[in-house]
Amino acid sequence: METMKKYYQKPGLHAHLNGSVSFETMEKLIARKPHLNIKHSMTAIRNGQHRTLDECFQVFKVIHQLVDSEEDILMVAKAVIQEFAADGVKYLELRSTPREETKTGLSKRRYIESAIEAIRQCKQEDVDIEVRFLVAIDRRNGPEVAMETVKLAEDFMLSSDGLIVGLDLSGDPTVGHGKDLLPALQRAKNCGLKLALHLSEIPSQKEESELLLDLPPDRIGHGTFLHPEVGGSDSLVDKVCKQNIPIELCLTSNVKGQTVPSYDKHHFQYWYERGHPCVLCTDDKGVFCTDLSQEYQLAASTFGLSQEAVWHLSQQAIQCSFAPEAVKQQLEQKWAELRPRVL
Ligand code: 6MZ
Repeated sequence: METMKKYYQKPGLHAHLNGSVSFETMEKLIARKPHLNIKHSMTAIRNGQHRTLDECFQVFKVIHQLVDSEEDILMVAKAVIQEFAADGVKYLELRSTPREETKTGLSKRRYIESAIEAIRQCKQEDVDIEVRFLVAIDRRNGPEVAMETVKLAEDFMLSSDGLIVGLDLSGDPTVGHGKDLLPALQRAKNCGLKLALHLSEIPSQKEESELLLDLPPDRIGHGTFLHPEVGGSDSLVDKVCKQNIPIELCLTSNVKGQTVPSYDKHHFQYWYERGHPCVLCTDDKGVFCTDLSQEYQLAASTFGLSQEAVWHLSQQAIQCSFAPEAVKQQLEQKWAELRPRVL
């Protein structure tokens, strides 16, 4: 584990802001809002514990009560960025769903501005990590809110000095249908936002995935039930492979959230064996009590990956990122410098 932290630089590409809030930050938030009477056990799924995906979504609702002002967003976003940096993550794409909260006067615009401010402050304070932001659509909120979110993201794309690079589609996969969100997603694509879409996180999303893959997305989140061995189809796999769409894989999240029965049954193996671009990610490092080093460690020990294979896996993620070419080149350089000392 220490080896992974110390020697492996890693890009983190699938990290939900509020799901990434650590135990320590959560303690501060709980202390700030004692009237909410929230206990730590309601905000995280500890090691050895499992929850249904539905229960995981209840956890986010609790966290959202704790993070409901500009000040909170700035604080949690800075802490999350610093924690990823301390874990050896050199490039991070953080995603979050803009919310408005009448109680605190938070607007969706100020929500995004606070997250951007956190990224800027970390840069000024020389935290050793490049960070970009993806604006998230929560599918629960339907097509109109999705379109509003895309318009907001478009505005910010022009005014955020390149910090906003894309759009995420996430939220409870049992709610809503992707076909209703197609116009918003298409608009985002047309205006140059990269698309990272949660696809086939549960088995019943086959038809939706067929539709969304025709956009096509620039990356797939989870893709747990795409392949035929778990009820997906050859047609879905063909679309993913022909378009070479990288898949963001989150081992701990899927096992703790019970969409995958055990680490050795994780679909990482299916895609990795085909040589398909796979990116290890944390998903919600706070909620699932993990970090990116642990995810690499788990993949290495479960699937018998050599040090070289692990290095290649993290290096390959650079090209799957939405970073501009110049940043990708700088990261490639960093990776190349480190390689001879490790192998
Ligand atoms: C789908 C997820 C998710 O946006 O408030 N989110 N969506 N599947 C998952 N797998 C476990 N984990 C997190 O972060 C929390 C939000 O991210 C999405 C959900 O919409 C959740 O409310 P933000 O920063």
